[in-house]
Amino acid sequence: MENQTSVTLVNEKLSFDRFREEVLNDYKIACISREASLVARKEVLTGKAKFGIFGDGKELAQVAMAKFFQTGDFRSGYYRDQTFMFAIGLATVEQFFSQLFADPDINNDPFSAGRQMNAHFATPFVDENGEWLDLANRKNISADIAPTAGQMPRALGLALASKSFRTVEELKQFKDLSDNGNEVCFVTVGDAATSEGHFWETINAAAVLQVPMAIFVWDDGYGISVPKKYQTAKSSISEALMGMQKEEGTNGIHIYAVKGWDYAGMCEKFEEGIRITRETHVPVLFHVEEMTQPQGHSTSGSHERYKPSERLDWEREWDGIKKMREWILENMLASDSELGEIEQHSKEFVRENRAKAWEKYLGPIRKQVAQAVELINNLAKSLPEQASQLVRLSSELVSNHEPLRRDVLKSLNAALDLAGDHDGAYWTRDFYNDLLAENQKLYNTYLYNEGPKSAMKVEEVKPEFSEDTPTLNGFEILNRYFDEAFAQNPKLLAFGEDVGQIGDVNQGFSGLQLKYGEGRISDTGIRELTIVGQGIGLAMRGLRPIAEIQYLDYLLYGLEPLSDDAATLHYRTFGQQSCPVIVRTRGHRLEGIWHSGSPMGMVINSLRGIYVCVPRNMVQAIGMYNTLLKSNDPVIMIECLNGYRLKEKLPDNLLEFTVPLGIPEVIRHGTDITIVSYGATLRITQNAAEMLEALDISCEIIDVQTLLPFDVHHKIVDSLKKTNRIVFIDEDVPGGAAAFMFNKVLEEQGGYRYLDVAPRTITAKAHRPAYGSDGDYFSKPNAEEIEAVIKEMMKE
Ligand SMILES: Cc1ncc(C[n+]2csc(CCOP(=O)(O)OP(=O)(O)O)c2C)c(N)n1
Ligand SMILES: [Mg+2]
Repeated sequence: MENQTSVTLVNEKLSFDRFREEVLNDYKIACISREASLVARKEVLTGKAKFGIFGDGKELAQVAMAKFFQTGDFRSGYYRDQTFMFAIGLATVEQFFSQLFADPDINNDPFSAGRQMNAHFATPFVDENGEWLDLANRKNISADIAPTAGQMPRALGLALASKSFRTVEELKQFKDLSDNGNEVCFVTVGDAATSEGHFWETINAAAVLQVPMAIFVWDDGYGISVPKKYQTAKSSISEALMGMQKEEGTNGIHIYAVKGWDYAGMCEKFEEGIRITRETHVPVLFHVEEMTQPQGHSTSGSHERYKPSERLDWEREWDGIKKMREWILENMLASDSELGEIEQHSKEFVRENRAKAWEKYLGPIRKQVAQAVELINNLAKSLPEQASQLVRLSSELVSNHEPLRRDVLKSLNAALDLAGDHDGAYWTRDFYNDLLAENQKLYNTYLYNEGPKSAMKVEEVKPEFSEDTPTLNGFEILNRYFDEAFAQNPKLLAFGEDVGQIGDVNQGFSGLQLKYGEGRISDTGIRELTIVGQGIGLAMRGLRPIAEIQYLDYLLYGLEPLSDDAATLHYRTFGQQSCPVIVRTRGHRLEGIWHSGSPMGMVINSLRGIYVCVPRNMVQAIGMYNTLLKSNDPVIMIECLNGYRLKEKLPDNLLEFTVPLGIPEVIRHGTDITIVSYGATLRITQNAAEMLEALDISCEIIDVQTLLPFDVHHKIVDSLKKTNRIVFIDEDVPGGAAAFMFNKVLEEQGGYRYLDVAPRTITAKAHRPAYGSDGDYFSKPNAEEIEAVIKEMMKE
């Protein structure tokens, strides 16, 4: 009996010691993080970094949140989360400063290799061959982006993946990607960013879908200078969301309101809420109120300009770290001097790590400077007439205390200009070119996958047709293809408006939900933005989503996450994250202001980093799907709306044949003029070519097939060499994708050298197409107009 009591006492003492240790460790991380914010701001003000945005005032909530972030979990957050990153051990203070200095060495800034502003974190999801890592055994940070609430749509997909892994039988085998769907997606968002439609659409979709998402609203009362009363109904996001509160027998979300200075209270509520969402997949939202911004929003301004003095006083009084200190003393967890030691140590620790990061950043540049100076000085010896100017260049470079890579190149370039063709400049030129190549690698790589998972490396396999190959409607061919593809690849998921029960508005998925289940082929609400986000998040977790946008016109609603998130993901993580989402949509050539769009200029200009496929028929589309499913890059596939009922032959090797990207196809051979087009317009162009044939004008028609990438082997210019005349036709607005093709062929491919007459574009009118057949005829390019333009060109 006595023994037992003493064992219990020892255990209690141990657990108290452990508790105390944990609290003091959290206090230490909070102090270090605060110090990092203070020092980093000074770095910007003294010019060592360009811009800074920090997590001061948000420390306590983040050390609390970090306690419940388990291996396998995901975070989709924003720029205030440095403390969380320090607390879970995925960022060091040194790395934080390396990113602040824009250090392009991935070993120093492991999140973005200097490509992102500070506090934009990420962890690797794929290896250098593009294979998915064992995310179930890692803590995962999806790469941050700066657009407010831009992290929300993607979070839906990251969370939904857990549900898919838990409920879809075929997915249970992927143990490296999920532990039975136990992973929670932690989402952080600012109070003002909850004003964005992104926030509301995501919360609603999460509440409907019931996915494990824990949303933390960091409420510091302001979005830069604009206070809550102008942002949020009732000035409280938790109040405003009350109708979404989950009740017995309903879907919905759990809502908690906590105070950002109340360390113990937050630990308790976070523990409960996260356990519930992990177990039940009911989303949870923590409204963390009464947070502060001790240094204001960012380095770009001062909050004294817009916060009333009472607010500033209140922020000082209710500073989280100050409150945690008081709480530790009240509960006798540490003495004043122990805390003083922690605070002092934090200051030194941050100072040391800042210095290390700066040295690592500057070291390689100093080496370049030294080498450049030596080369320029040597050049001066062999060029006596330019010697004084050259020596001045090198001494200017030496005296630059914070040189940039570009300063070295500028000096070398000026030296080379002075040297002209002189042989003595050989090594200087050589060094200059080496540096250009090195910087190109640092700054201009990884827009797309470049390794084995590049779509550009997929070999062409031709479709095969046998004697008894049936001829079917385009939509029927697609339907057979999706059926076979879903049977073969368990990671394939498809969703969108009307995709589930009726199998999409053109029946590509007809009957397939019944066969493969709602977990794989599903209807969504009308919410293009989060359909795209759902696709991005699922793809990042190693699945192969086909996210359907019902009509190309409505892509505008989903364009932001495609442009800001999907298109930049591979680039902004230096190739460490990929999202092979397939956005499937249909467009061109119908009649009326809506459902008829072909805004391809908008698409290609906003989506560099995504491939853009414009197949002329469904067999070509399938070949492209096959290519894409072997690779890791995101894509938008624009099927021809008026192609679903056109007859095509069904290939025998439906799952095997591939259409390589960036390879145009000559679909009509001719000798007088090259016509370049794509998609639905090709059929109009063919009609025109037949009319012209009767007039003895021979047209060569080229289908570019993909706009991004565009004619990688310069096939079009080969045609132009033969015909010496070229016209680019599409149904975009003037100056849209036709102008892009014009630029590619004439400038990049050097096509201007082979022209006998002025090159032309034929496009739709600048206004939206009017309704009805006549509306279409007079708004979009028609065969007679094409005939007239080409006749004119032949006369020139
Ligand atoms: C879409 C978009 N609009 C505007 C901005 C500029 N901006 C950056 S942060 C910010 C305020 C965000 O406030 P809040 O969401 O409360 O987060 P906090 O910075 O206060 O933590 C604004 C307007 C942006 N980054 N993205
Ligand atoms: Mg705010």
